[in-house]
Amino acid sequence: MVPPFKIKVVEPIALPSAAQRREAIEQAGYNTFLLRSEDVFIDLLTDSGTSAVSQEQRAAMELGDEAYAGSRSFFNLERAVREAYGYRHVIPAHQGRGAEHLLAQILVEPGQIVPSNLYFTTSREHVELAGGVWVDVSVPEASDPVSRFPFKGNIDLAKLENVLRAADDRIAFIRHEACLNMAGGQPFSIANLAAVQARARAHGVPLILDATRLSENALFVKDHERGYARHSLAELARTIAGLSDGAIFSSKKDHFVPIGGLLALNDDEVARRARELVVVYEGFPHYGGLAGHDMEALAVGIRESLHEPTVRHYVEQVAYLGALLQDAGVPIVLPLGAHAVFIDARRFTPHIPQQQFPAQALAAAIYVAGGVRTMERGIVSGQHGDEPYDGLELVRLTLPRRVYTAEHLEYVARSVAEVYEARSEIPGLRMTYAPEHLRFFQARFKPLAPMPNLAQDEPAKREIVETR
Ligand code: P61
Repeated sequence: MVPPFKIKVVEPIALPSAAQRREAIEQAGYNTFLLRSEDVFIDLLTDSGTSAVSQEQRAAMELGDEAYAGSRSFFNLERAVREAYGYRHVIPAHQGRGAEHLLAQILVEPGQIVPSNLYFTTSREHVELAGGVWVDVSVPEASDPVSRFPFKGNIDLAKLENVLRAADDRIAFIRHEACLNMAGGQPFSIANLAAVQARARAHGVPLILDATRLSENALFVKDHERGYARHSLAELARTIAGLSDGAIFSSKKDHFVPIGGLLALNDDEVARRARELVVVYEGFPHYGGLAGHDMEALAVGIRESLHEPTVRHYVEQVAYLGALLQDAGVPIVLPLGAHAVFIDARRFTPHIPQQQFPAQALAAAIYVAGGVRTMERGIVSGQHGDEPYDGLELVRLTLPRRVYTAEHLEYVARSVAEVYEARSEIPGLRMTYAPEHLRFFQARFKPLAPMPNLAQDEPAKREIVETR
């Protein structure tokens, strides 16, 4: 699909030399989070805060009302959230985890359970810091990188029912994440959400969405769930949000802002407690850690996030990169999801045992080869304390929204294809430093054998796509 926008402001990028890249990854302890962005050519670390803002967002930022309390920009934001999703109460936060923190502090008592589809790192961390217990109730397909099931974001209703029955009054809330990040950006169906809502109601438990990637979930519903083909994304977003009692959003993704998050709620009493706590951790309830101009950009971004051509173009970019990698034989998670292509490191580097961090090693090798920054989503991110981990072992190639062109994606695919040809030479890693919380962000590693000489000094010349 031709992008439904054109480029007005550009940021130069350049490929550092092969020697610089080898030096940079060594300095970064083989952790792509610890690279300097100037050492990166194409940055596919995350879609978080990395989107291009629109001219309308920039124009709105000029109108930011920086009043500490009663800011006009807050009321604009509140109106945008209510129109888009229908929630009654809107509490801004500096980003998604700020909202998750408030939610966990309010809803989770020590020993209480949060059933969820898989997990997200920060979401689980905040529940556990509040003394809660995270229980995975995802469908089995979520953890199967070769299953083509279109709704891998669904909750397994039998598993959920078992947890609800056994725990009864010890459930803090049910969490349902749109375009389930850790499974590969995989959507839930509205039918599944409605069934989860029915069970939540029956047991008197709140149902809270992680609505960070709601727009793409709405598009997948439109395209793949029977009965929704004629619905607009705006209608679908209202329908999805309307099945829940509240939501957290990291607005750094779908809402096209570099910073911002939201806690949106229907219950007056929960919202009152959130407003009590927001002043402790984030700021006055009329800004929650954001500047007035941030809230203006966010209000516009919320409306843009339901513009179907924009969302469709994004999802098709992911599909395009996925198709290029598949053509090169690279094993990826299918079906392709919302925001990223996920390489299956278990099949890419089968010679590296999971205890030697195959996805971490592969992410480092991909950087060395072509200056492309990706993210580990395997045992480093997913292992919990000393518990055994045998979950997915993925490298995420995440697309910022409205940022890269098809040529960038073709370069990425050529670069990864070259790593695939040399895959048997990629060494495993040993962890030399692990922080106590969310270790993947700042952990350090050393290779168990020298990294092969994958590095190209020039962007690879071989064309994968001959004609377009
Ligand atoms: C990402 F490596 N995601 O995907 P905040 N819920 C969901 C998210 O995807 C999410 C947050 C809540 C990021 C950034 C990031 O382990 C990591 O605005 C579904 O980032 O606080 C964030 O929202 C939290 C990367 C976060 C990570 C945690 O790249």
